[in-house]
Amino acid sequence: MSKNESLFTRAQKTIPGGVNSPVRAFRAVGGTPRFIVRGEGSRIWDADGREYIDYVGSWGPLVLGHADRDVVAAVREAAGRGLSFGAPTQAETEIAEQLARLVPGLELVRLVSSGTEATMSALRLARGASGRSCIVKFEGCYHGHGDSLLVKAGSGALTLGNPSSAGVTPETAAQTLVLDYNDVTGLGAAFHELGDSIACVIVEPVAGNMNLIAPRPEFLERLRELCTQYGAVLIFDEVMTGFRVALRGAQELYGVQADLVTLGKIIGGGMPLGAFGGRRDLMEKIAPLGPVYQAGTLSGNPLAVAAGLATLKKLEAPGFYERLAGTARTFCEGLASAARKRGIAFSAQSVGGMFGLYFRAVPPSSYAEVMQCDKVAFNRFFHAMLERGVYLAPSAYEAGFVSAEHSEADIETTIAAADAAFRSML
Ligand code: KE4
Repeated sequence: MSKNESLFTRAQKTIPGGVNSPVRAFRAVGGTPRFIVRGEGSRIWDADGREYIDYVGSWGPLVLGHADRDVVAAVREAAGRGLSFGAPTQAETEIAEQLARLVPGLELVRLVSSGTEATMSALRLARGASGRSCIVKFEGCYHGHGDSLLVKAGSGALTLGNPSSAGVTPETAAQTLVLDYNDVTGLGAAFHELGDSIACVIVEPVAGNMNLIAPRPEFLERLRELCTQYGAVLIFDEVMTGFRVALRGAQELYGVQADLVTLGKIIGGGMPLGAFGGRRDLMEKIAPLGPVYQAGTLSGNPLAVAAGLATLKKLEAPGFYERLAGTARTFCEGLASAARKRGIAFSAQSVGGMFGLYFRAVPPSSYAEVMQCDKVAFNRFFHAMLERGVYLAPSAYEAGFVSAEHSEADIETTIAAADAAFRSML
């Protein structure tokens, strides 16, 4: 038995499914999850000493790669002064100022400890501010595990073949309207029907939890128009796209400004940090200023903030996002070319530093088209790549990520591994 297998057997005795987040259990792709012991740059090592080029990057946070020297040093330095105080610190103000400077429309921002907390809080704020109950999300989009959002969620639930979670009451689910991503006609009809009862729309401006689905240009624009027309709060869930698709996120990339933005992943540099913020008139309704309650013992934790500040500082380096997007593009073009050579129905696309791989001739632009992708082929490809030292997301319904540390040599090695993997699938 390998060390990974013995660790997994042991973990399952005390942790549900042996993991602390479902997608890590490899249930979608089969086999034994790799227990990671170390990461450095673009690489991770598992308990059996196997080395991998990592394209998960802890599901997005590690845009600088693993164990970035400056981020680790910042955490070490902060830790020496105490791990948590439950009191305000100057560093929290500093990161709030950085986020407000870099994220369009972020007039006030509250720090929390995860993306789930950020979206949960943003929903409550939108409902509290509007006095309305109905929220709108999109099939295949995932916004964390808040009850109102686990209604046909994308990540995890979709992978687990469970379109909505047990334990979410019918009454709660009934207040969530689930529309089709990129369906502008459906959007108009829903607002025409229910517009005055819609508290908010929450959307992944680039969907990354049903694999990567890019927004049609008119989709986000129409969403903005309708929310303005009907007085609904537009929430861009940029937990994944924030500082991933561009320095100023999807709002900059697509030229659409939301009313509230949720953040996570990269802003903590790998440490537990989330945030929600936006229009001052909305955020001033958050306690202790206003009637919408929200709180957290470790919100704005000094070590997470230190990691976040050290990360954000490096993202403004000249050409950072051009290089990141170039790496992802070269990766996608190389894999697509290798598949074409073997006559395999495969496509790939990237937006900034995130990418989607599809066993389908053309990248999908809707949830229904994602469902047409060959999941069995993906699972075979996943394991063929894992055997060749390339660690992809263990699910056909997840986006992948590159980092500033993925070198040209890494990409060449990956493309060669993909060529061999495709060949092994014939
Ligand atoms: P967290 O609570 O996991 O920090 O964030 C939830 C969340 C919110 N919004 C978006 C757009 C997200 O992608 C996420 C979390 N993403 C998944 C990956 N698909 C996290 C991985 C996991 O669940 O283990």
